[in-house]
Amino acid sequence: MAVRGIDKGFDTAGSVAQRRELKTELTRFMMSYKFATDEMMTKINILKEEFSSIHDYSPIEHVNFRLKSPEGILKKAVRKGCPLVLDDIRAQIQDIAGIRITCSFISDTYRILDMLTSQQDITVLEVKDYIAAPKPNGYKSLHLIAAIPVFMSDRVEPVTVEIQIRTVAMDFWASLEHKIFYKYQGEVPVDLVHDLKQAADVANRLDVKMERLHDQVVALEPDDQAETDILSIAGLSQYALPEGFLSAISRSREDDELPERDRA
Ligand code: 0O2
Repeated sequence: MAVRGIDKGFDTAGSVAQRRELKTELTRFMMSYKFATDEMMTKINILKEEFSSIHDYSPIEHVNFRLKSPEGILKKAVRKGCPLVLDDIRAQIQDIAGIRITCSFISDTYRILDMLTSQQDITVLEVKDYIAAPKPNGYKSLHLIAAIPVFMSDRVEPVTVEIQIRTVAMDFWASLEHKIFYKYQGEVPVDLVHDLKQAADVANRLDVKMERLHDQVVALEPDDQAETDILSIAGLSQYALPEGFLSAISRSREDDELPERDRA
């Protein structure tokens, strides 16, 4: 399944038939990443909806995804000295499919990481914890490199996805730093590097403070919030709970707990 010679370019890629074959291989290659992203996004959206419906709160603020363009893949492969062979690219470039999950609080980032890594069909290849150990420039984020099986018509392929999980403040900082880094083409002036590091420290203090405030607010919330007879599920209309449904389930549970001879 290795496509050799994709570095030669179409001018020298041989006959029209060969060129068509290469294009089909590349299309399949890119599609596998798209499908892997779709599957991961479904998992993440399920977690998000489940939390919103059950807990009235979601640890996920928003989710974005992107596929690296063939040009971006080629550039990264050349930069890393990776052979221009699809199997090698698959093995060595782990962020062709990228998902970014933005959370409100630091504890939420770890919670999401735990929820994803404990799913049986996700194979964890690597976790980089730049929150516990930030990069020297101040960059913070959790990076999960994971493989997910993609079921296609004739095969199942494990496909790697990079998931970056961070707080809103970390994301704000990283977006600006990314822009500055590209603007200066990696040669960021020293005073700007210093200011960015300071801004990262401020963002971190904000994260810590906001989480503390949130914990205080949660502690103040009464447990006995008024219960309604309505089932709310995001994306669906509200369901009324029929009179007696809860009590019937509750009675049958109590029954199940009784020794067999005492059951109704
Ligand atoms: P882009 O344009 O976002 O795709 P790798 O090269 O991925 O094999 P590396 O660099 O050790 O190995 O991986 P790392 O550190 O996990 O970084 C992967 C991605 O994290 C980067 O992808 C960035 O998106 C992000 N990232 C890492 N460090 C920084 C940083 O200091 N600042 C910002 N803003 N983002 C960072 P790419 O491919 O480098 O870039």
